[in-house]
Amino acid sequence: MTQDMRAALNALEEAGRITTVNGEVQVKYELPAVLSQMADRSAVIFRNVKGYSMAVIGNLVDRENFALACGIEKTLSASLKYIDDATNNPIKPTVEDEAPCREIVITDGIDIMKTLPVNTFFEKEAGPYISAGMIVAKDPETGKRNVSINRLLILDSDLMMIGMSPSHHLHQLLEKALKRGESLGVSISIGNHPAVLVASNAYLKLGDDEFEIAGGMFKEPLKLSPGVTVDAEAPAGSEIVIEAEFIPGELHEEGLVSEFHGLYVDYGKSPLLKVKGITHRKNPLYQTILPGRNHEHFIIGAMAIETTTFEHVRTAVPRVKHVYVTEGGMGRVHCVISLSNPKPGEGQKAAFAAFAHCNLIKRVIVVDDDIQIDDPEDVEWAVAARMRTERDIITIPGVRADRAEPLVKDDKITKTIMIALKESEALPKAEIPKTIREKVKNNWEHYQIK
Ligand SMILES: Cc1cc2nc3c(=O)[nH]c(=O)nc-3n(C[C@H](O)[C@H](O)[C@H](O)COP(=O)(O)O)c2cc1C
Ligand SMILES: [Mn+2]
Repeated sequence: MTQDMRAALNALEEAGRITTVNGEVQVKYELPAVLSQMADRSAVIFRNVKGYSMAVIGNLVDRENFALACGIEKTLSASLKYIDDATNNPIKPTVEDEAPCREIVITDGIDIMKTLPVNTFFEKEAGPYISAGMIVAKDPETGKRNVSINRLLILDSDLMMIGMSPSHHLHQLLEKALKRGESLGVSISIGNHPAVLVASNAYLKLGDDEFEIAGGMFKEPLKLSPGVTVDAEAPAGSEIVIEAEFIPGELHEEGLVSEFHGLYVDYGKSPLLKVKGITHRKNPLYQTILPGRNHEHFIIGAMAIETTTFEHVRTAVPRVKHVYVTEGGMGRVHCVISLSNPKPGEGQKAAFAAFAHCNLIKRVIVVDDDIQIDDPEDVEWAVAARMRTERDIITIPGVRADRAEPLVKDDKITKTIMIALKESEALPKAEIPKTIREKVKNNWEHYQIK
């Protein structure tokens, strides 16, 4: 298979982007602590997890790992184009009965913690969380599939709490099921290809299937396997699939939980899931994602958000070149947009389009296309050299905010636009002649630099 985590790991291995941890680690706090202190962003394989035979994979997704796994260039332009093309050319998944993810099927004597090396991450959280679980559910009215990543708190051998924002589709599907007096089955797959993980976070309309975007990236249908005990498919190449059903009307008080801003929040009560089966591949690999303020958590969301934001901005301002969601802004709330030769006022239009598309975005910096927007220093240079504070900072108070926004007050937040575009009478850039710069670049060996 080329659509699974193993194919991605092979590509990373070839590129020297895998770090192996052979020393024993505990699943509670220790494994996350090792992962959080890695020197680089190579994927990590923990081979010796105390009490478990399964190896654990961490740091699977960063921008470079994504490019290697998908066979594209390691540039923002390349990944933006790759995901954007997929969004514009979605491919429907196919369902096949023979699937690696069902090689082993457990329906009796289910015990999540005995089977899976689930991590406990942060000191004040209530317990172990599955953090890389990709949830598939079907709309009880239309039968249309929805995919998202949600945290799952393990409460008992076959009982979990699922955290989900009321604004997300999964929440809406559950409400529909409850209104009809039905339960809702879900598949939770763990250990997926980076393209599938990014697709799962795409900002689509209710009813649009995120797996079609994964198919668009693979240029072929994503292969799915039907559920054994529930009516919800999972990617056939997933390492592990948990099948579960919502327990209608039952909620659990979660306590403190980390959000992407790295702070604890208290979201109150959330729904419960009863596990009906666990299936997995032979010799499965368990995937974990460091939640909270950690790069993998940011990047999966950021790559998904910036692509659909790009499309929306392009509708408003066809001269948009790139959109980038920054890591300093937690992969969610700060966005940089570059425009090619914008007309006066188009910077504001671009920012409004970004705000309208993604409620989490609260600050947009608009720059010209000579700025490399994924380079924070270059963006800061544009702010320092081109933005007139008294004219170019625009604040929009009182906008209804996402509940995950760290500064939300009375459900509202102030949005900020910073226009860092050059003026027509701007001082010219001091540059070495372009012909000479390019000649030097193309003849780099000539200089015998050691
Ligand atoms: C690692 C990771 C963990 C996430 N955890 C949650 C979560 O616990 N609750 C939630 O509502 N969204 C979570 N998200 C965000 C959703 O998966 C994402 O917004 C998704 O696009 C929602 O899709 P939907 O509207 O189709 O349901 C997480 C994202 C990532 C990358
Ligand atoms: Mn959705």
